[in-house]
Amino acid sequence: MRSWDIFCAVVDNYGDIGVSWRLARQLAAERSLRVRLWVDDLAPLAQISPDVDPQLELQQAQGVELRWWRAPFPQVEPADVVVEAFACNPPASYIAAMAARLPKPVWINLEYLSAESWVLGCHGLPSPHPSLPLVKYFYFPGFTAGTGGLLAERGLAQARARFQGSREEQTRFWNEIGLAEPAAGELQVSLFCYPHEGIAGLLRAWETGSGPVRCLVPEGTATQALSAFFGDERIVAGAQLRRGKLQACVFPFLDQDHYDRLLWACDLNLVRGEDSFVRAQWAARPLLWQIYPQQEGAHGPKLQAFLQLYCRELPPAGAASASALWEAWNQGDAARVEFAWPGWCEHRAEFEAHARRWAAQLPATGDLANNLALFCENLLK
Ligand code: TRH
Repeated sequence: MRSWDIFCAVVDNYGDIGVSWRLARQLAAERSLRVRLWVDDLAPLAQISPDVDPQLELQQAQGVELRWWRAPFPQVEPADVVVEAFACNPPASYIAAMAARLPKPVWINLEYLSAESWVLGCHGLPSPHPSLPLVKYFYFPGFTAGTGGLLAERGLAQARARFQGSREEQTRFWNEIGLAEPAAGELQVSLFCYPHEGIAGLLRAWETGSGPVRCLVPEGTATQALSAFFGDERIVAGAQLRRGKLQACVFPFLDQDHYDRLLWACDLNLVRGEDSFVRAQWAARPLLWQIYPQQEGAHGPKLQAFLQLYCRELPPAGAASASALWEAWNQGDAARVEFAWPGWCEHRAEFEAHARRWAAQLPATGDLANNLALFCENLLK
């Protein structure tokens, strides 16, 4: 049985570990691999996967051997495949053991997701280690052929379609997260974003808009903006706040599987970063993405590259409306967000049909875990 070591350093937020954990679970479940996941901070993982104990050095969870990566790093035999998530630099002692191992492990640097065209020229390229007899391969997730594809476990599309077609499964979900089922004609919007000024613009647009909106907020998201808008300090799980046509419901942070169901149950999903962004695309519902902000606006070209790819099949007016809202949202411009919102409503049906088409074509690239496993198997031969 092939062995894999995945290293993940939690930069901030949940995405690095969200992606690494999803990858590790899928490799163990679908490729019958012995997967060890080394994480330097288990607390965020325990939040998105409550079966994980954040205090343990070593534990088994969902088929994965989970190790707390901290100094001094133990003397272990490197795996057949080593995945370094997001250039997190595995321990020097481990890399030295890799160099001494025969046969040499396959060493993968799993990169961040981007729709930018330069990715196609870099995906799968080898990079010799400057001083050790090792080669690192750069592996890029992506939306099109010529990339590693997107994370998606077997049966995801079927589970989503079954849920979206089953009133019973949806009723069970709302009960499980302690919320009433949606009222007739009420737009369900999930909100997961970084703190920014644009949130107030959407809240105002929803308050005074043409129809009722229920905004579903995982605890800890947009707390300051919600508190300022509703004039209420208690923006905690269980809070239900109303103003005009808007109701905001705050609930505990969900595990990844329940968060998927929230995305499947909503009419519009506001997502951020990388993993929720990908999961919202698999949900086959309209989305509004807030990209992870980077220094000197380096995230700008990434946002534009995805917008161009995503809006390519939309009619011009719909594409313009989506771009206006996405750009205002990512600039945190409350007035422009408020002004752009009616355009979303006007093109809602188009966006819903487009989200279904987009989700249906994603599997054409294959899924990241299996594409990566095949890439490594070929190198191990
Ligand atoms: O938390 P993020 O902002 O993580 C970010 C991004 O990954 C970014 O690319 C990276 O550079 C930065 O971290 C360091 O957003 P993301 O990627 O969506 O990860 C959130 C994870 O949390 C995702 O796996 C979904 C999960 N989640 C839950 O499990 N339950 C919840 O209630 C919510 C809101 C999210």
